[in-house]
Amino acid sequence: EIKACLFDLDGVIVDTARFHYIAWKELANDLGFDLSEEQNEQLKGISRMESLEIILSLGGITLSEEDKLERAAKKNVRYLELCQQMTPDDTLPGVRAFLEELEKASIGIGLGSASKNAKVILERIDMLSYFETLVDGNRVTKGKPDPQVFNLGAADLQVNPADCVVFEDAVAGVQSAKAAGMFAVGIGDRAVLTEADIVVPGFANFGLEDLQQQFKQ
Ligand code: B16
Ligand code: MG
Repeated sequence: EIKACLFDLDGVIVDTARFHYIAWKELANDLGFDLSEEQNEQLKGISRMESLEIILSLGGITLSEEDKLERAAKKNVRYLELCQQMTPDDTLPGVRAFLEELEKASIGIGLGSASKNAKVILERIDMLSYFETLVDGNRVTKGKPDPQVFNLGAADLQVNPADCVVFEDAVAGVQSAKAAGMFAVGIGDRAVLTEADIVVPGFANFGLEDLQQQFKQ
């Protein structure tokens, strides 16, 4: 029985990946190389500092710890500046209606994101009030694909992992959900999210009834 739904943020609730990409690309350009959109795909669901490590290895560059922290901080300032453009209309199609269905059915709602900016972003798009708990990059010590982020969410909502559904757009996030023993709904492409229990393109044509029908443990 579904007792709680745990949502990833970037790529599930709102499309912030394009802003992460612009800010990471500028960081790479400052260091003298370029970052392709395809390379940016590898960074989905991955923490800020781990993303930086991946980008530096793509560029074949080594930096001091101090320089890394400085550049990551600068990237975040730029990212937040870009996020200022967002309004509640940027919430991905169907998400709000889906969360309202969950509320009516008394199903718990939690966030499971790698982002340290999760709260600011949810406030910006006026979605914070739906969430009973936020597990974000400020709380987790082991990033996705480790199950910690979703385990903490289930514990906060006092539900068993087997009664939880996770919505994720990243391969690492789906792996994290499966490692936590939860039902994983991939948001995106079946060919990419191979480990998800089901994959849907988004919430536009997907409601609670559809989920209940497909839910198995
Ligand atoms: P921040 P999610 C992840 O969020 C993003 O997908 C990933 O690209 C980003 O690097 C990470 O958050 C950390 O974000 O720099 O804001 O702390 O998909 O897990 O909601
Ligand atoms: Mg994501």
